[in-house]
Amino acid sequence: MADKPATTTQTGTPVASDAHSLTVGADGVTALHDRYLVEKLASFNRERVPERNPHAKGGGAFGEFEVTEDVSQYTRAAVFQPGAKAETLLRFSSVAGEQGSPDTWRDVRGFSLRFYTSEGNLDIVGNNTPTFFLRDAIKFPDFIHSQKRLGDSGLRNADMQWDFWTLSPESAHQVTYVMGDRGLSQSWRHLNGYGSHTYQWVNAEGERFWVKYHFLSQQGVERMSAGEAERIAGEDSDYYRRDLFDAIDRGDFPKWDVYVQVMPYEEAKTYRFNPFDLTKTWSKKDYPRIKVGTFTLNRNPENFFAQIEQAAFSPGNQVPGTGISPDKMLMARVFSYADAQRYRIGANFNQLPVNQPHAAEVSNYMHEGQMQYHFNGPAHRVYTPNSYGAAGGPEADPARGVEASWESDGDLVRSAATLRPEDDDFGQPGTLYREVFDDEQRERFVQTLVGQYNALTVPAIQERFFWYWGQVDEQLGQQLRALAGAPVGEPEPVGVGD
Ligand code: HDE
Repeated sequence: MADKPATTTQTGTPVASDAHSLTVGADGVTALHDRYLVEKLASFNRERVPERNPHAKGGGAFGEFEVTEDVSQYTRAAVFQPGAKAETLLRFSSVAGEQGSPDTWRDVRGFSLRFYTSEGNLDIVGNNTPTFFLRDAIKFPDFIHSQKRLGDSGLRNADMQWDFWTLSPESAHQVTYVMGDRGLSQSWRHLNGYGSHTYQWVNAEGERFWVKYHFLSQQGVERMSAGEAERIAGEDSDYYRRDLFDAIDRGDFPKWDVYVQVMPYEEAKTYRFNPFDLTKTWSKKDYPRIKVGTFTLNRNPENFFAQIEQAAFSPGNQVPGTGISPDKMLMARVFSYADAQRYRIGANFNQLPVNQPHAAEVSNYMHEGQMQYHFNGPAHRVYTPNSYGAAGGPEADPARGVEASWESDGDLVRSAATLRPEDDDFGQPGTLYREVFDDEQRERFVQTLVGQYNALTVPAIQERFFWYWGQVDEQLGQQLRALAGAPVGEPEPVGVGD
């Protein structure tokens, strides 16, 4: 006992017991002034912060990014200059399941990558797919509701998932990805990440480019079979979280190569697909991947809650030389993520160690609020402009605070984006199914869809399911009709389809 430090209250006073509360005699009532008991129970009641809605279940690790190539002609961002290194944080997640949900339910996987750069934090909050289900943020809450749980029973439900998807044909490309091999990865180490949206880069001369980030796994992209996923979902619901932690623990550090597709600014105006439509990819023939560098995950969190659960990512965290684009989804995400953190963690969430910049200083005139921890020195004015020089506080500098920009004009309207010659909802998913999937992938994909169909109970939704896949590929639609009701090769985990 003597060599252990004394247990204390939250204010440092040694306490007498962690086994016995203060009572009137050994058998009497409990004293309310047992301050330590009250503090301990109150602290316990406040341990949880609201889980992320969506992307609640996840895990992550820290690492290091190193630029191996020269992309300075496209961006002035310090983090992407030749030879630059930066600390990174990567959080993987499932989308629809809650915190305790099995890792191996079929789903898209989140891929939230933070670079702690010398110009502040850069977050690329993407997925393991290059596309998304929607192209307008106003649909997002409805979409997530349809993937989560019914209002009455609190159960997940295939009818509502497919009702939403088939009534939102822009989802077809992403649904094709998630019903294919990407919906069930071997592990988080065996998947690629994508920024998915189009972002902007700005070089030292002020020249602008549109970019898409690709993070390619050096471990390879490996799938898991539906049968294996179902077994593991029952045996070890934390399978992916464990796999990543154990791999890093034994020194088997996973690595990803960072690439960008770069589109010259002007070409976006005439590209055959709307380059700001997140349901589309850019052809790699038109815009090949250009390598930037590599990052390695080499450090597990020391504390899951403080460093992973409270990690607050936002696509709005950009740095000089990087920025967003006129993708309607991305513009809305810039608002939504910081808002989610204020609700989930609190007004000063960015002061937590995991969210602070690690390689840059914070300096501004914002202050106070719940849990204010950092404060400015006494000479620092609480307002700007002021006449106190450097001691009075910082000054905004347009030359350093380079912002992404684009031309914008027109009436305020509620409208779909203007269509380009090859813009439609089903063309790219059809190509993915016919030309990118090989025979075995197509076979597994059809099996998965048959399993999904078998879970549907509402005739109108069943019919629309055939219509939707018939639009992606006519033969696929016919094949599904023929197979409907037939038993599938391998069972799918319960709650599939997010
Ligand atoms: Fe998210 N999303 N999202 N999302 N998302 C959240 O943010 C949201 C979208 C993604 O590891 C939430 O901090 C809106 C696309 C990941 O901590 C929330 C829209 C992509 C994560 C939110 C989208 C993503 C989230 C939940 C439509 C990939 C996990 C709590 C415009 C390109 C982040 C939180 C982490 C998390 C909103 C669409 C990926 C609610 C409104 C597109 C990886 O704010």
